[in-house]
Amino acid sequence: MAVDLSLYLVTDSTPAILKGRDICTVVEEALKGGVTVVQYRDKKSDTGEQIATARKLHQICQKYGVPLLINDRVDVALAVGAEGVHLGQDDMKFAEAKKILPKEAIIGISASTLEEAQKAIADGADYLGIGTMFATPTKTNTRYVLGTAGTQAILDAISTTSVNTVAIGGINHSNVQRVIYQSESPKKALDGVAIVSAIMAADDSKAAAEELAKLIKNPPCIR
Ligand code: TZP
Ligand code: MG
Repeated sequence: MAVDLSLYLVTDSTPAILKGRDICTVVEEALKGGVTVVQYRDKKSDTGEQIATARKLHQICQKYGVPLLINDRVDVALAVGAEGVHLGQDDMKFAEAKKILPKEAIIGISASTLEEAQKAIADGADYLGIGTMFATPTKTNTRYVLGTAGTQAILDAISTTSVNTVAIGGINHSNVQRVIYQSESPKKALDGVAIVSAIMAADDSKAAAEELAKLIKNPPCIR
């Protein structure tokens, strides 16, 4: 999978995050700021609305050469020709999604435990979304809050595999370097961070993404 996961934007359509702004405008600002992959995650809209929004987002992402992944909904990904899907533990099983998506489609899987990570790797997932890293108001029904130590323990245990990984949950400007550079010589490092509110809810999503991209590229002076 040749996708840059370093600054992975996950969208949210709730009023608290969008604050009356159009999702497409916010996502385009984030793309201008340097997000490298976009996941359309929408727990509220009906299927028709999701397809309409995903189609618009796909056009915008294509302008920036950035892949669009669809959360939960393999049918929506197929309808709009998105580059892939992100599936949780309660969504369509990896094998079913693999059967019906184009063979080059990206399939990411959420993992909160080592067992879930190992199962997703055995299935052939392109990347793992590991979390929840830190407790976050954006998703309150999280099963485990792993912290940096819990996340690193999972990464170390899967260090013999080449699977790509991002961490998700409560990641923002003040902790992103700690998340990415948590260990000086990790057995396996994260490939990126997945972020909702620190970009989507920012007054200036372009500036927020730019600043995060800089922090991700540069190791902190002091760990
Ligand atoms: N899965 C685990 S935490 C989370 C998801 C979708 C939400 C992350 O949102 P934020 O605003 O980046 O903490
Ligand atoms: Mg899901």
